[in-house]
Amino acid sequence: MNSYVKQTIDLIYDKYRTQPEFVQAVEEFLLSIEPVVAKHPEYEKYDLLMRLVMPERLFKFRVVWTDDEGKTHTNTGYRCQFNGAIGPYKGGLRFQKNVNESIIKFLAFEQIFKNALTGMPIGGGKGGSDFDPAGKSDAEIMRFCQSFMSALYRYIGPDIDVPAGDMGVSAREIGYLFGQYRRLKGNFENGVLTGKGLSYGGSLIRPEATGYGAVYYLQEVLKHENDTFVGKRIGVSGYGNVAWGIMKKAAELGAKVTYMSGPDGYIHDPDGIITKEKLDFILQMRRTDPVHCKPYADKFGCEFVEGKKFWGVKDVDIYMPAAVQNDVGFETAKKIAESGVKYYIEVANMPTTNDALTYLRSCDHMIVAPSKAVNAGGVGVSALEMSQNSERLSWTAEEVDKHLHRMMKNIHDESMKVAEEYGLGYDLVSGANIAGFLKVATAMMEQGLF
Ligand code: 2IT
Repeated sequence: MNSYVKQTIDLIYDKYRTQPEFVQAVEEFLLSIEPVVAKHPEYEKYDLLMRLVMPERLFKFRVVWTDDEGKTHTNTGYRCQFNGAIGPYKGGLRFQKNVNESIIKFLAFEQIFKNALTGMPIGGGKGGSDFDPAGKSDAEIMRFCQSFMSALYRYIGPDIDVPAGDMGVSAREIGYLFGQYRRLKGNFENGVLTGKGLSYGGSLIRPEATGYGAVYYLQEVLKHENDTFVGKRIGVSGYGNVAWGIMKKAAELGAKVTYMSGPDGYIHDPDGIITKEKLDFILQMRRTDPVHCKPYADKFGCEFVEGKKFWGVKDVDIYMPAAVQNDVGFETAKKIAESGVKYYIEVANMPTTNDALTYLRSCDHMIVAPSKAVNAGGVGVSALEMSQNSERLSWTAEEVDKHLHRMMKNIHDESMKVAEEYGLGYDLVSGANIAGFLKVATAMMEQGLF
């Protein structure tokens, strides 16, 4: 291994012992870009890798809010402005009980290269809170968002840092966050947030963009393999916003999602989640109860397996983990490989542990695509929302979709091309890491030391 890469990994292990998710993301990335570092001795002279793995800054703040009974609660808020070399920091906010500094940093780190891959001028950031949205009333959500934004507003802006949604943050939360930002700043800078409602500058297709983009990317993978969507059965973990977009777009293109899962277990629908009635039902089910997918089985008379995941089933052609980080560990990866499935397309951020990912990539019969490329359509359309806001106009759904489609094809093709240049063959994981890295590294080298 290149000594500078090894030395940086050792340093990370030592310095960030208490941040396992962050160390995991960094190690996976550095091992991928090793052939590039080996070719560029100047990186070591200018300590590029250490500068790359240390955030430019990270805010950690208190968020105090009052529940409907009048009781006060205190949560921790975060915003990590990781790398701004190619544009304003950009990335979502995650509201989830388990959020901590390690999770925010891993997400922000992945975001840097994902954002670079979109070809749009956006740097990498991420934020959130350990606030648990489950069971909160609308008024409680509003008060929490207002308090969160009161702490954050002075550090963000359309040319500084542009947050968006992630788990636990969708258009409703973005609305409350924007309202508070506008109230505090006394101006209408709607480019400060993306994923907004259409009534105040949101973009058409943004809610669907991550799922649609994942399917467009997959389409390029299938093309490369002289394969098509026709009749393909897809297993998607999760049934949130992203999984829903996958179901809808896959159905449009002739494939079908036959497995989905939630925190309560998994659903097997051999006919596929393809009709409008089924897709609409999922939307409604999620709104009324975001932690159970069983009602789908009750409604449409299909199999529900409680408390289990479907990994390892043989009657799918494509696996798409689209739920949480580290969903697929080593034992699960073995089951997936043994099922004989060819395509493993990551969708959620870092859904695979490093040992599992290494194992899947080593299986000759499999093609593995990395989340930071596959899910980049979400933030890609966020960047298009920023463009529309700065132009003070809005594009049609067709225009946004056309840009998204082209973006996803470019990400696939560029990853493929750069991997080939480095003699790695059709290696979409290394290709995405290297392509993203080269854009950011070039900008950092050109901007001098800081
Ligand atoms: O993980 C992600 O890329 C997102 N949550 C979307 C971020 C964004 O700025 O749209």
